[in-house]
Amino acid sequence: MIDVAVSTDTPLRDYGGILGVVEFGGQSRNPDLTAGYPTVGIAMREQREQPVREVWTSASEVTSGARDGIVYGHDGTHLFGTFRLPGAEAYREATRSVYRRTMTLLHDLGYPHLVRMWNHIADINHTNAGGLEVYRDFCQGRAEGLEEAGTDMSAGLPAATGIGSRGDGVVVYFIAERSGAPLHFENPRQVPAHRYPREYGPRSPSFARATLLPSSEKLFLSGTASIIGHRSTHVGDLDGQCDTTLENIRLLLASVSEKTGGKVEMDSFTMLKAYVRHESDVPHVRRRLREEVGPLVPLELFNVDICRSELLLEIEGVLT
Ligand code: 3HB
Repeated sequence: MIDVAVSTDTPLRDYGGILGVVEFGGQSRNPDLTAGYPTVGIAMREQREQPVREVWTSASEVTSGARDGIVYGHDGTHLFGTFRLPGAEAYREATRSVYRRTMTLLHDLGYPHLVRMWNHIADINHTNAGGLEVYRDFCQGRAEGLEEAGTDMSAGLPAATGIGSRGDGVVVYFIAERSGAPLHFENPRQVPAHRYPREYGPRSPSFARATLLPSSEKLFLSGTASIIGHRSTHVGDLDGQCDTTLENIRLLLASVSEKTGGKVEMDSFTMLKAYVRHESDVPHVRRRLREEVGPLVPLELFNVDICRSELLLEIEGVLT
């Protein structure tokens, strides 16, 4: 059984078997195994702020290793993996290659089913030397790497996040699974991202809106923003974007509940993260989220850029 906790103060020795640790602090750091499990650092906070740790744990024995630039921990059912691409003029080729290597590694280790991916991309909205936005260049490499690995681009894509960071380069971490049980979902009022029209870049973003992992009764909600159809809505209007984003989440949860015969609701988040473009908007977004999910849900907010320059916030989470 896989689990996740986000904390600023729980000592790592208090966790059981650790599959992997992501430290959101002042600096991006290459993944390593020095602690005995994969640890990676992503620059998501200012240096003076306390880092927050996302810890992925397992009730079973964990084995860790590294290959082809990918560091991983696995327990026989789930695998946590992570890699970092150094800062570069363009990411397409390196992204294609590392996504391809990731899929080969997952195949070889016997965890061929991606469940959830987080892609933290520095300078995500900048234009690169080739005149392409960094995010679009990344999306091109990702789509090519997944395609080369034989991924079914309409039914086999996992939930994901593609978001800015304050460091340099690209840091990715992911969860994969052995049995093939994950179920992927789309949002009824959004065009699936892998079918976005060409105006958003040479290759569409490769992700599903949510993935259900029945074995751990977890629903992984992708980064969700103020998009209806394929268009951004309420440009320049923070409350309008909060409303649309929250409504997108409600509709997605209703659709998942209907399809699975279960009931996933707004107060069943066990981890909720929000990305906010402007620091001055952080308190307001925090208030809006607290009103929505109540006082008990663990909530972290990060002041970073978002994949479309007109989007002011994005929300993701894990629900049980
Ligand atoms: C992505 O490119 O993986 C992605 C981007 C988002 C939200 C979710 C996923 O802005």
